Amino acid sequence: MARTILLTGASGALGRMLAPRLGARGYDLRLSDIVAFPDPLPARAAFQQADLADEAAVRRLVRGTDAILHFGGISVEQPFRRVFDANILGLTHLFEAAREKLQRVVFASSNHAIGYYERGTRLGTTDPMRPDGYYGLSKAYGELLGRMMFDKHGLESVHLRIGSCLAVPTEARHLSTWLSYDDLERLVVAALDAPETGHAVVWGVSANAASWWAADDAGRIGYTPKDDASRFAPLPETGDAVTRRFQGGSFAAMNYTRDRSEP
Ligand code: NAI
Ligand code: 15L
Repeated sequence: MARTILLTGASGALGRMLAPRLGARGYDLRLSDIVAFPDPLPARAAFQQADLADEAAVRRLVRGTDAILHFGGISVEQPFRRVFDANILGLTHLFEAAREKLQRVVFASSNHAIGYYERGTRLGTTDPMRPDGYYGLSKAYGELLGRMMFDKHGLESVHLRIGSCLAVPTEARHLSTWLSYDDLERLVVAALDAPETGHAVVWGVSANAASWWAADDAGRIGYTPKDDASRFAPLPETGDAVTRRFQGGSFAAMNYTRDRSEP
């Protein structure tokens, strides 16, 4: 079992939720973010501030760890330059640093790598990616970077294609995309503790009755989700026609300039 874990994005919504849970499970934690950790430090944790775009700082973060949970970076659609620095450059620095001692990387990828599939389309993780913006494109890059790093260097990585990780689902789309906090914890622990993963891609989603997603590497890493958003149904539809049409929801509708009547 991996022991000293680097958690990037520790000061963000999911990082703050995961850190105390992982500390309680007995991992030693090196928490990092570009901004200070806003809560009291959990058991077994130390904090190191760093910008992912700073290559030397990322090398220092990775040194001496056993595995990496990479949750840091831009988490919504933003202008390309911002996405590039934190996500493309930052991710590359992280994988390059991990390549030295081959620490497994568990990467918080996103459903926005496939956001331009229509809702209801059943997808596996080997279906072609259809990013719904520069943010989704940066996640697609991360998954492919992991593929290359395993094929070329034997560096293992598990890519969690997360849907909507929230305390509770709040809108109709979440009936398909919801990942409960407990299931995210299960997923992360499975990804860290699996004896071997190679390059794996797993939907970061609960066992939702209305899920669009299957055929992934969950079995290979031993992830079994337990929650189901359907117990919160019905939930309201939100947004315009483009939002309601695509799996990526409002991200797909952002800056959309195609004729809306086109198929
Ligand atoms: P968040 O935005 O709350 O947290 C991201 C953290 O990354 C922030 O604390 C931010 O300060 C830090 N960060 C941004 N730029 C940085 C840089 N240059 N250097 C170092 N740190 C930097 O996002 P959240 O919701 O906690 O998500 C965590 C990860 O999971 C993100 O990578 C996101 O893309 C991914 N994800 C989250 C989903 C969700 O439902 N919350 C769904 C799909 C993916
Ligand atoms: C994401 O990738 C975002 O980080 C998060 O804020 C949510 O919007 C989520 O996807 C989603 O699609 O619901």
